[in-house]
Amino acid sequence: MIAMQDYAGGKPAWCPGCGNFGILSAVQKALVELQIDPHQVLMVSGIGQAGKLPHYINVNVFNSLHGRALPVAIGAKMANPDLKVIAVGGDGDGYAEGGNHFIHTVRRNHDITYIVHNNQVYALTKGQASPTSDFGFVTKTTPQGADPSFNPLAVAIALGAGFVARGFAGDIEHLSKLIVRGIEYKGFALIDVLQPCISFNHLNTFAWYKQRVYKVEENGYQPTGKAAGFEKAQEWGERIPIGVIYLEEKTPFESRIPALQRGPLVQRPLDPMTCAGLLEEFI
Ligand SMILES: Cc1ncc(C[n+]2csc(CCOP(=O)(O)OP(=O)(O)O)c2C)c(N)n1
Repeated sequence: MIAMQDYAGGKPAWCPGCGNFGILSAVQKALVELQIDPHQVLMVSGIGQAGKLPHYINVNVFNSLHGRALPVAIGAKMANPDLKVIAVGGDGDGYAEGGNHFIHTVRRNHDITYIVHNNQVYALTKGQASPTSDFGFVTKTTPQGADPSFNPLAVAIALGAGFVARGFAGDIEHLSKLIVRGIEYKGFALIDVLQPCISFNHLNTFAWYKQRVYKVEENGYQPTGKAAGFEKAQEWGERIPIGVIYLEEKTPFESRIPALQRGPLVQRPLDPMTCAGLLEEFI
């Protein structure tokens, strides 16, 4: 029986009151609910405050370069599909530095759960604008106000993602359920999480979100239509939807590649002579 303490990790160095704490609890709760053994989980992150989450949970961890969580996660999942591979990071890490990887991971539908701590700011480097900062948001790098923002949900739907969801760090129960569904989903699951940054974003605060967020499932919304999902993804302002925004069953990358059908790469014998032969062919 897996319990919360099995997933307890090191003491977080985040600011007291940071939205990242809620996301950490939601991830731990989801893994306990799924009764997954910690050794079966790999969490991959890049650089940033969000990227530190795997340091604070008892799982296998790969801390990569800024924006490079997804390619590492892809490699690990292809080598060992038995692992539950969860990538985490900030909105800067995932949508700016890692934007190109985001596009192609969605497009190919790798079987990875991707949790983005969307605080709409670069927190680790102390408050520059990120791609998801609200239009007009004033920061040190955008004294005249930030550019129009990147919409991760709409972009993911447009790229053909099969599981597109948004959670809120202030509603741990709801977020952990979304994470459970994302991990169970066969293919790429994006969970963009509204994460208040109490130090560098004084606009999108816990109170600001609490006034605006509503659960799509409570309004009878069905996440199965692409046009409806796309429309829901555009809703931002007085009302902000959370929940599963778009859902479709799709064949994951790992099931489409013949080389991966002969069993996990990690269990196959590696013959160094094969590599030597290959090298000779190319020299
Ligand atoms: C290639 C590269 N560019 C820039 C940096 C500097 N840098 C480190 S963290 C960071 C911003 C992180 O912001 P975000 O991903 O939104 O995460 P947060 O800290 O807000 O959780 C930047 C720009 C870096 N380490 N590597």
